[in-house]
Amino acid sequence: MNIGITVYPTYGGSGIVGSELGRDLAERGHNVHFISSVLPTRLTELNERIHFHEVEMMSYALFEHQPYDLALATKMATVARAEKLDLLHVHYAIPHSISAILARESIKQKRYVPVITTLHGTDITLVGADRSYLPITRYGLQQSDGVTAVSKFLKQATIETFDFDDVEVIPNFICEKHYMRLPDSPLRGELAPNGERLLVHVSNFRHVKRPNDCVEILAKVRAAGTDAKLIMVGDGPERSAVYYRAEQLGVKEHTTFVGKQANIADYLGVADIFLLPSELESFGLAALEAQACEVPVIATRIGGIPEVVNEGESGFLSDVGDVEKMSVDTLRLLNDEDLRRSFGERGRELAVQRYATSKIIPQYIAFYEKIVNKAKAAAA
Ligand code: GMT
Repeated sequence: MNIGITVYPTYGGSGIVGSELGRDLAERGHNVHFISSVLPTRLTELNERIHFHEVEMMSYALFEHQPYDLALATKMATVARAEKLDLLHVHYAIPHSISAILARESIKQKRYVPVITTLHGTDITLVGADRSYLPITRYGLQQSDGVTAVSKFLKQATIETFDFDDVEVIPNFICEKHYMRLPDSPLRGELAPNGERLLVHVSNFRHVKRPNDCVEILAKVRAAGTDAKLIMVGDGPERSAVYYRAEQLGVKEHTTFVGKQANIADYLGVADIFLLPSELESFGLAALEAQACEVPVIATRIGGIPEVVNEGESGFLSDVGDVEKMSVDTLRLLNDEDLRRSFGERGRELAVQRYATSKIIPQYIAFYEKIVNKAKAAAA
């Protein structure tokens, strides 16, 4: 197939999922055309099956805000015709599904290109649910030829918020050869030179991730006498607040901010515990990546996390903000090596059994075929 993919290229889990999906589809022989403002960060190389089409913005004095959505729609339509796309697959509803629908409508006399929208989370739970975006998000869902969501939780949220239920759940996926334990990595010694235990958090440091809770947990763990360090991977608006809180709690020198990293697996592969204290998480891709690296997860019991993390088997879940329980659970795992190892092994087993690329990508391909065939039958 000739597949057009649009993602937010620099920020968030949806861009990672869309990019890795495209790369895998190309490995399976499909032609993938990424259409976005810049080359998605996870897409390090282009080849004869992976192409990139940059959305160019026209600058004009009258445009106080440049109309990206229209520029994207124009580019989608141009690429769809030139490359004979079989479908446009957009990740994150707003504005991508609207641009894709506009592109489809503008060229449908020449070629009907079905639009598939994959919902990732905040496009439904925060942005889409906001009054100012609710009607246009509902329109995007209704007008898409196919809609998928990354968890059962997110499908349910879509039904409740938009009264729209024609949603196929296709969960996020993991490359088990890339995400794995790294027992011989020198990074462990660099991060924990005195044999400290390593707590790792990975996110885009937005408020919804509650990164401050990570330093609260570290402070409690250290106060209980366990020599632990916290490695904060990623960057975003809350980073300086977290730094300040670490200073206040007296754990600044035990907290390392490593910023955005090209290869998260390097850090997860040497971690002892993964912390994900989010307020909301439709899936929790980072928790899946940690589990694949045999790292027990301490997370909140919200959204899609209970679908990904098996409580009492691969991690412990708590109410949002309950840093006391999260600290107790962290200590329990740090002080019991056998428990930690068995949680780690079970986490990897679950990650591979349920979410391996080899299991999930064929679900996307089957969905593409279903939607393309339906569109062809409707046109006949
Ligand atoms: O929160 C983020 O990292 C950004 C956001 C996105 O859409 O880019 O992430 C959402 O999609 C990820 C990939 O499907 C999910 O793993 C995250 O749980 C989800 N974030 C939220 O629901 C807050």
